[in-house]
Amino acid sequence: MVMDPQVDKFRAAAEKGNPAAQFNMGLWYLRQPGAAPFAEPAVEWFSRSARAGFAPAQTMLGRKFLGHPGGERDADQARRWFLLAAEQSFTEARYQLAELSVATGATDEHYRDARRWLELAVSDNHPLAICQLAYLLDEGIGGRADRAVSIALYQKAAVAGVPRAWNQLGHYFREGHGFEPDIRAALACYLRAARASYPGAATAAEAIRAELPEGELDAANALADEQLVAVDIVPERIPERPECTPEVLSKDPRIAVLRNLFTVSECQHLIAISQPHLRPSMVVSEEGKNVADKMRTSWEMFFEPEVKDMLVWIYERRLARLSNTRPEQGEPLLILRYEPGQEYKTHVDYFDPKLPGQKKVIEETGQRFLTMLTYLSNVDAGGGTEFPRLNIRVEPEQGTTLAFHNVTPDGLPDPRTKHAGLPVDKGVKWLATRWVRDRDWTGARSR
Ligand code: PD2
Ligand code: ZN
Repeated sequence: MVMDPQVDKFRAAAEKGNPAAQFNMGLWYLRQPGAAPFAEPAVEWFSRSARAGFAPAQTMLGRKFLGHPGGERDADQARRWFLLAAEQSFTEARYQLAELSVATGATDEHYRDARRWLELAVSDNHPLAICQLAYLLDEGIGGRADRAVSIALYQKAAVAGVPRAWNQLGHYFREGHGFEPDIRAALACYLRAARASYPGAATAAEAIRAELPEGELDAANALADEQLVAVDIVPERIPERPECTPEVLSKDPRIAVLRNLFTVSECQHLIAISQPHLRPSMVVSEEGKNVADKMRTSWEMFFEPEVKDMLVWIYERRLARLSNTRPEQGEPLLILRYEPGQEYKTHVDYFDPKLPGQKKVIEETGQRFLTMLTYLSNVDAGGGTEFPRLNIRVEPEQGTTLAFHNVTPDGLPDPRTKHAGLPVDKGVKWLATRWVRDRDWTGARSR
């Protein structure tokens, strides 16, 4: 057995049945180098502690059932454990119940439930719960919108140290959204978000700094957290969200762009939560297998359910609603990152029934009949999406979705939809791809 003074202290108490010590034993196993997120001995200790009624262990066990590697996804079991912990007013369990509610369904009831759990977690100052509730209130999800209270919550989350909240306040001060425009305050907020490497914050700060008169920088640096979050909210200054206007680029095949479908903050949030999970991109081979290929040199990640937060579910449902499809038809959102020189060479998104491997994919999991690409960033140069046969090129624009049908109305592959992600020349391109199947997608992933 490994000798470790820290663990020896807990082991004896744990074996005698002390639930807190049992929980600490579980944590110790999780922290061992190379341990899986839910390594067996850790789960064993968490289970003992949870059965003895220890709320942190119950919450940990609930999380195991969210589908992390080492744990099967079982939402009912997860909810059961979270509820036990929530009965003891354990804040993290309340937050997890809110997330789970949105993950398991898209009815008003699910969203109201989420809002209720978030409100409870917010009363305990749970930083992420504050941010999620701010978002739901801004969007009017799960109840009526209250955009002034939403801003106040971002102020509260910023004080609690959430980089996303500082970034949001940066946007608000810059745009005069809910406040008088104040670029000094905007800079100070962006710098706080940038310190935590929040996506886009350093660039936003740099842009302001470049325009700021001499001496103003010192004034911005001198602003304290308390000053930045104590600014009165002016409800009359809260602008309407810009209209999302579909623009048809081609009727046959059907191709359209939807501008402003996502806000800058929504795009940044997707980048923030996907970034730690990126790996080299793959393509589907003629045999129907996922393989690395020089056709596609970007970085990517799929949103597995355990990585999604409620915002990702909401974004996916927005894309489904706009395309008149069921959310279940979509493959999980795929995030792509292209650096200079990286590209996705000309290809088609449909599976070709003439290729036996791909025919099997169609039979088993359905055809990719629709593609929805959302640009999560602007790109300094290059990185457009091109349909060479149709002479159409769309330049990346943050928050814009490009949607196109890959098959004809009677379901046959349409080779005119050949398209390419052109090489990025300067800057970085971030994209969210949603491939939509002609039937519910069952979880067998094909790229
Ligand atoms: O990055 C793009 O612009 C792009 C172009 C074509 C992405 C895809 N296809 C895709 O992900 O299918
Ligand atoms: Zn494509």
